Amino acid sequence: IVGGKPVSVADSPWAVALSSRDRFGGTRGGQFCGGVAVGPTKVLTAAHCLREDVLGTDVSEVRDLRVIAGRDELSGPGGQEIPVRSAWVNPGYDPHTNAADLAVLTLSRALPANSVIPMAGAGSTAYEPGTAATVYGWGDTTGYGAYASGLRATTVRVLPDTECAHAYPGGSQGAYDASSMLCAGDPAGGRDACQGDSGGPLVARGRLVGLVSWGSGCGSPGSPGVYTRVSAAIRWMADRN
Ligand code: 4AZ
Repeated sequence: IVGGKPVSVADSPWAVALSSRDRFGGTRGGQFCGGVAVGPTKVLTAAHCLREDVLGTDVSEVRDLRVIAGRDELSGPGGQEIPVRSAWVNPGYDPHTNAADLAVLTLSRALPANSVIPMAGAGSTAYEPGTAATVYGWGDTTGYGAYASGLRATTVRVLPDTECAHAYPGGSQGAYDASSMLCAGDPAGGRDACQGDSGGPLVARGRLVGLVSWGSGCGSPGSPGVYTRVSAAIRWMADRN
């Protein structure tokens, strides 16, 4: 998170970190992506977090994955490390374009009570351009590899699809697809998600609207963040267990 400030998981208990086995016990708890709890045993993350080159292991090896919940400082104690029972990658996910960049993780035991966030449905006003939205994560705070030890958040705005369509017309930067992606950022630059925040939540009006997915750099004016639009897959998610 670039341009943010520390926040407590006590106030955002649905913000979780993903840890993989080759990093278990390592610095920062082995964190490599973010996630968000939408049910007592259900966590959403970015599908690209489960790619072999990101995960360091095959996605079928879900025993190598854990969700860290209720812990602010990743190198510290507290909270829980919960093994993942199953991982479902959205069938629409395209690793070349990052379309439908979404996966569901089911947990081997339930999260503490009241640590889930509701998702904003397709018609929700939370998706309207101009709406203030907050993004959470333990990722890079600078764009140059300075990873946060504690959870941070920053405030951006939902932007019109045309902004991302203009910034990301295709080619080397990838193409923005409004049906499965959501555009959000700071028009002036400076506030954004960054590397290591992927899969983490974008929250507007108290509801989950997006997951950190991709973008060009972090916080550069004219290069908004691209998020997975969660409304596009609500029904699919409900049936993954
Ligand atoms: C990444 O590399 C990444 N500024 C995530 C989000 C953004 C850029 C890069 C958005 O995981």
